[in-house]
Parts: sequence; C-alpha cells; structure tokens
Amino acid sequence: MARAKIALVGAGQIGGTLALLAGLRELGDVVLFDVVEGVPQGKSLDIAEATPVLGFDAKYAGTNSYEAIAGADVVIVTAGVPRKPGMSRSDLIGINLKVMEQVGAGIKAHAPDAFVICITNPLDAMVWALQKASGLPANKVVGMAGVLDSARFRYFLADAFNVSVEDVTAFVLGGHGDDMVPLVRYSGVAGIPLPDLVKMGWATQEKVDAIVDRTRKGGGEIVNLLKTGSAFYAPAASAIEMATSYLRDKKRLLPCAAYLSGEYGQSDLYLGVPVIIGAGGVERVVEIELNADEKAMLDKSIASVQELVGECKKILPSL
Ligand code: TXD
Repeated sequence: MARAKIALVGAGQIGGTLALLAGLRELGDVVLFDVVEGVPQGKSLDIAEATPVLGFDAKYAGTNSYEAIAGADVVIVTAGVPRKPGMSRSDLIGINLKVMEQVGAGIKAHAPDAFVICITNPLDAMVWALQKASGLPANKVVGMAGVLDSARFRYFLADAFNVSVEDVTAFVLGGHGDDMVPLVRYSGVAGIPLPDLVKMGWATQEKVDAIVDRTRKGGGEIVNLLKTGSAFYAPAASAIEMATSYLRDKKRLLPCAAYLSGEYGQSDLYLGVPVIIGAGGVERVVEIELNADEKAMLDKSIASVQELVGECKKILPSL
C-alpha cells in the first residue's frame, strides 16, 4: 500500500517541526508548502538528509505551488503570522483571514478529499474560515488547540504532583483563548479526579487554580519569553497526535475545535469540544455534562469565538 501523503501548508516554525515529527512517526511522505521561495525546499531537503541517521523512509518535497499538494491525505495548515509580545490572538485576524481564503482555495482545487487540521490563529475563527473557503465537509476540517492546551495542563499537573505525564489526563474545552475552560472535574491522575486528589492532600485548591490560570495563559507565557514568535514544539506534537488518529483510524477521544451543528447549543460554529477522530475524520462530537460553573465559563468562551467569527464575516462577507 502506498504511503500516505501529508501536506504542510506553512513551512515556518510549526511547519518545519511538523515535517520532522511526521517522519519520526513514519506517517507518510511530506510536502512542505510556503509562499516564501526556498524555505520549504531548504527545510524538506535538510530533513530528508537526516532520514538515514534517524532511520525512517519518507519522501520530502518543498514547494511554492499548490499543485504539489495534490491528493494529500492530510493537510496541516500553519500559514499566516504568529503573535509577538503585546499582541492578542485576535490581532492576527486581519492578515490571517485572507491567508485562510487563499489556503482554502488551494485545498479545494488540489486536495478536496484530505483531512484538514488548522493551526493558524485565532484558531477557532480561522478553522471556521478555512472550512468555508475550502468547501470541504465540516467533519473533515478541524482545529488544533485543545490537545495543546490540555497538554500544557497535563504537564503542569504532572510537574506539581511529581508523577509521569503518561498518567495525567486533562480536558480543556472552549475557544483557544484566555477564557478557555480547563475542566478540573474531568482531569486527574490514573483515573483519580483532580477534586479527589485535592481532598487526598496532593495539592491545595489554590495550587490547582494557579495551574488552571497558567494553562489559560500558556501561549502568552511562551510568546513573552521568545519575543520573536510563539510556541511551536508542543503545537506541532499536538497536531501530529490528531493526524495519527485519522491516518491510523485510532478513534482517539481528543479535545479539538470541531464544527457544531446543535451540540452544546451551538450551530455553524467551531469550538473546542471532545471529539472522536478516526478514518472518517471527526466521527463523533461528544457532549459531556457540565455543571453551572463550567457552563458559565463555556458560554463566556463561546461569546469570544462568536465575536471573532463576526469580525471574519464583516471582513469577508463571501464566507
Ligand atoms: O494552538 C494553536 N492553534 C496555536 C497556533 C499554537 C501556536 C501557534 N499558533 C499559530 O500558528 C500562530 O499564531 C500562527 O498563526 C501559526 C503559525 O505559527 P508559526 O510559529 O509556524 O509561524 P511562522 O514561523 O511565521 O510560520 C508561518 C509560515 C511562514 O513561513 C510564512 O511564510 C507562511 O506561514 N505564510 C504563508 N504560507 C502560505 N500562504 C500564505 N498566504 C502565507 N502567508 C504566510
């Protein structure tokens, strides 16, 4: 059976990391696309030259033309500009929305059967715009944010509890913004819910609250440290987790920005919710029971996403 084809639209910090991680996990052949001449070609050649040392077989190609993504099984989109210190994710809409329109047209023309994972910020609005611009079925277009936000939450908890990251599970719902909703009740260690761990004295409620806050602001913390861009290792690893679940039909239950058609009381909106990802793309949106506080936090996050999508509709009424 021929190897899968993975197209990476955007060959920047995340795109280059995606290219390497896709190879290390032997997901398939990789095509790196960018509008900057030389960058996709140089990065793909450099990674290809590492394959004999790293010990995996994959074809790598760099391109500035959408024709080269033809027939891709998975397309991961990072095209656009990242935040700089002092910028909010919504400051990126003006530039990145136009980029999503171009990328959507390229996917529509050359890879209409692909499973598309959008990473570009502001994520919940950009994935909505990408689905509209590409015209692909909504269950084949998904946004990466929840896996990253949950990974941050899991890391901070594992560090605080001094346990393996492998045994820490966490759920983050809502938009990929500072009002995201880390679900303490549905997070824990080896099945022991966080509230029980607090009762067992593993951590104080204040410590857990501080971890929730640090998770919410995790993106900004790295932007302020790097100064020249935003996080890229953990975002890339998170998107690869989603692509793997699709390509290997793993039916992982992952928090992703998925298209809602009534779930959580929302329609025609992308929002971070638990979904099952398999060979059919987003195969199921999982509606979990939320208590009053959790619902209030989710409603606040939904309002932020709706505002961003409203801005997109004003800029590009054709979407
Ligand atoms: O969790 C999440 N979803 C976020 C997403 C986590 C971290 C970063 N987040 C966003 O991903 C970030 O705010 C940016 O919007 C994207 C990509 O971040 P990255 O760090 O990879 O940005 P780079 O290094 O600037 O790479 C972007 C590339 C760069 O090479 C540009 O030349 C290219 O995008 N680019 C384009 N490619 C194709 N088509 C167009 N029009 C285009 N414009 C720029």
